Amino acid sequence: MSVTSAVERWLDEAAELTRPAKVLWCDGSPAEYDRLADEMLRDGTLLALNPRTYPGCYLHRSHPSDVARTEQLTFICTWAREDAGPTNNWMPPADGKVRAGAFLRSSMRGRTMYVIPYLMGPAGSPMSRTGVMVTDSAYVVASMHLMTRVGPVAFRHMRSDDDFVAGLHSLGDLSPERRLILHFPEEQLIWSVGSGYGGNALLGKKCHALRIASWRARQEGWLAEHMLIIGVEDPAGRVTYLAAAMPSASGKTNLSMVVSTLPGWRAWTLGDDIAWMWIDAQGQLRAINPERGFFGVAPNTSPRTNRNATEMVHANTIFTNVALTPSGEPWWEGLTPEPPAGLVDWQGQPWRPGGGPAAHPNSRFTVPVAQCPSVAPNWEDPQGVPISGLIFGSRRSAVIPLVFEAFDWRHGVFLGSAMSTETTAAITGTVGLVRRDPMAMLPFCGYNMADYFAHWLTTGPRIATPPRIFRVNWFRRDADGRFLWPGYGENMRVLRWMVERIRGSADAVETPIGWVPTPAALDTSGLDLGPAQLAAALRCDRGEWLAALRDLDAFYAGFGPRLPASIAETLAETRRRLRDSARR
Ligand code: SAT
Ligand code: MN
Repeated sequence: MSVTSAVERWLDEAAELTRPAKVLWCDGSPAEYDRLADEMLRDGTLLALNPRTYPGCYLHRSHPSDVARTEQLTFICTWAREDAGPTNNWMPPADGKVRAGAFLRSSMRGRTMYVIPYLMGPAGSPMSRTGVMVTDSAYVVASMHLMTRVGPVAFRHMRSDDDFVAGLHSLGDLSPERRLILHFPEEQLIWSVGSGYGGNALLGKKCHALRIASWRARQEGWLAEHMLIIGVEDPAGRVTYLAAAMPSASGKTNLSMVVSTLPGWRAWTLGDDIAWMWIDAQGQLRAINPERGFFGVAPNTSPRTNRNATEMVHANTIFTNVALTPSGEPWWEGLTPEPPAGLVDWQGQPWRPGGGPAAHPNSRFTVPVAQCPSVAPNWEDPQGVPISGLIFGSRRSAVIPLVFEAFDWRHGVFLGSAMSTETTAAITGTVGLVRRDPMAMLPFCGYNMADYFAHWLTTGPRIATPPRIFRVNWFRRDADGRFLWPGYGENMRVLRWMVERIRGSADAVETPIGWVPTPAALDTSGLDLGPAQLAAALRCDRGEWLAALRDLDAFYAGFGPRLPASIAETLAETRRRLRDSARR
């Protein structure tokens, strides 16, 4: 490996602070992965699962207070507070280093510091970026093996001595009181201490590929987004690529590998969480998935909800905080209709029905993308795939119709900026609260979101044919609390409508909020779904919308004069259209 002097300096600094007993370079090889797994089996960090039905699979149980992202302990440490913006926690960089430095000082004493050079993005892609992270957690190293491209390939993508994102991670004492996840975008630097949880500790993922990358993307004119990438193939074999932003634990992984219920239509998986998108020389928007693994939510994953995921996690998978059956197999709520007898819960205790969930609601599987049965043959194409449509989806039991299309790019950016969602177990805190989550990036945007909206607004006009922008909500309910739309494989019907809109062949009606499918344009053949229910799923309720828009004013006001005028204007236009529609 050719290690630059800037990398060496960074490693010296990290070792100086954390004082490890030894330093071990990772090469990303299968032998290294097996060695780490053996060590973790010996010290109890991992349990081997049934080698016959789950070969190469392990169970990891985390500290019970370390099971999700902790947003209140996540900070953007820019020099100027306004550059982090009102939606991020902020700390001056020097303060961050003093506070986290106290937890990191000698935190690796007696432990090994693993050095992980990793690449985000396919080998050979002009978009791929290098990171060098250190950690004292073997579980993090093994997970990085699955989630990123570890090893010498990372150094081959550096364009200069210091062209890498530096990441320092230490488990510390795992106490939330001594936990901090800090981002220094101006220094391309991440410090994370006190957590071994994926979103806090696998620094290539949210910290690098979203928070630091989004900052970089704005400077360089591209987009780093919390989006899955999918190819939708029609009966003639034509594939249309879409990227979709959805909040954590809201069905993104399921949609990325959806099994179609429509004859002749199928979906190809390219990524389930992050998309890096840029405009090529022809003016086409293209996307790569910077990751090489899935870190998916286990509960409710089943042959019915996600057949591909259920199949792909039968080998070479690390499960975290799932339950264990007496035959050494993983189990989680929803995997089978009835829990098997003799379960051990996610904390290793005998489980009794009625005694709370057996698997933690945010329990996860970590598995290579290549194992997905629906993986696209071109998923690692260094040039990415052309994107024709963008989807913003959230979890709302009311207000938001199943699907509608923005009038144009500017309107679509407004719809993304106005998104709100019901919170899930992927973050520490109350589940089910409605909160704003613009573009599903609220927890992941590494800079002021007003500037982020502005960046989106200027990106569209640079694209020769800007992607159509769609808004979806699989989670709308009727008065009795029942879901109006069956979801899962049936979502292909909605994807089909989008593809046909992109091609100019599907019908829609103009409403104050955008283009909504005519009932006949959405293929519902074979579904047990009457016209009244479909109408309810697609309905734009003027009163509900006007009420929902009310609280947007306060949200936008928080950005002050930095909010692009176009966002406020589009909000005003939307109100006007809603009010006018009452008079007609
Ligand atoms: O929890 S993670 O941030 O690792 C994954 C997610 O929430 O999207
Ligand atoms: Mn995510």
